[in-house]
Amino acid sequence: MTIAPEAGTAPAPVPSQSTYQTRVADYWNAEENPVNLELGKIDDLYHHHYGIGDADRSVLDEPDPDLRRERLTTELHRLEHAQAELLATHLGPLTPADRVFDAGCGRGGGSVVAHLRYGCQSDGVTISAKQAQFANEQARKRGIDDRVRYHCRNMLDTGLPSGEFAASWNNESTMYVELDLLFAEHARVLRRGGRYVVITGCYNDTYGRASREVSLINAHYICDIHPRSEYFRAMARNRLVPVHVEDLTEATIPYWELRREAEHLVTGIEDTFLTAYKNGSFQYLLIAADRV
Ligand code: SAH
Ligand code: GPP
Ligand code: MG
Repeated sequence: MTIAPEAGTAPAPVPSQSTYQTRVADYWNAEENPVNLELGKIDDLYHHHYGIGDADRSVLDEPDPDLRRERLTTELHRLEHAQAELLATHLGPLTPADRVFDAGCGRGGGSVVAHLRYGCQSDGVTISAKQAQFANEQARKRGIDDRVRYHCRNMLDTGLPSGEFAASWNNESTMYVELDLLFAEHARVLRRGGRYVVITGCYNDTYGRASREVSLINAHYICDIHPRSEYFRAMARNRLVPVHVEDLTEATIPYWELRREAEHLVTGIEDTFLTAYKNGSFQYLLIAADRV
């Protein structure tokens, strides 16, 4: 017997969700870190990923405490936005006729960035009902909800049509799933010649197995960071052929060095990321691949 959910109760979970996926959804349904909400408020682009590029550390010298906080927030958002733009450049060229799939879409910023750049239609998928609702509300406010839609679904089993997508991506969301299952779903929805892009934190095979810091990051976010090698093995098994690989580790360190100074935004994981990057056990990686 199915019981209709009462008004005001939590939305129904994604069907056939594992217990682990329910815990991940719980995390994202409850997540309200100022480091994400305060940055997003600046221009209503809500990102759940880290930043890249040189940081303007002169914001730290601002004598007025309120202005210092504001300038720090703005600078961190600029670096996160630069990361989203880098990913988006690798999706294209695309036209307004194209559809794209944003796997593990968070509060939706990445799909908006892709739509603003290319005019394409986007479907974002998150395991969190709260995030999907939030992201759809943002799209409504922008007047782009006919082109950019978010769904509370499992990215391993999206129900999206086969072979219709010109591009798809994961921005910091692969560490929640088995890569073979994930890449099989991307290969299914992408058309031949379609583009897949991932930005991820991965552990470095040349270091060995997962370091203490990598394990701490896993515990912090309830995820399971994969080794770098596994990305290429799983892509090869799923008709995804890398065309560009970029180690973004050096480029992300200034973001973390600045973020650790932002007392109003820190979550406590900042030094762990810096140690992991600096001891060589962890890498920030972009891979763009063609669906053959
Ligand atoms: N790509 C977004 C959000 C990254 S945060 C951004 O760059 O801003 C990680 C996201 O992965 C969260 O939205 C979480 O809900 C999603 N996620 C984790 N496991 C998932 C699954 N099995 N199916 C769909 N989304 C998932
Ligand atoms: C980013 O989200 C973090 C993840 C999706 C998981 C781990 C990522 C790795 C690269 C290992 P966030 O923006 O919500 O994190 P925070 O709240 O720390 O800013
Ligand atoms: Mg964040």
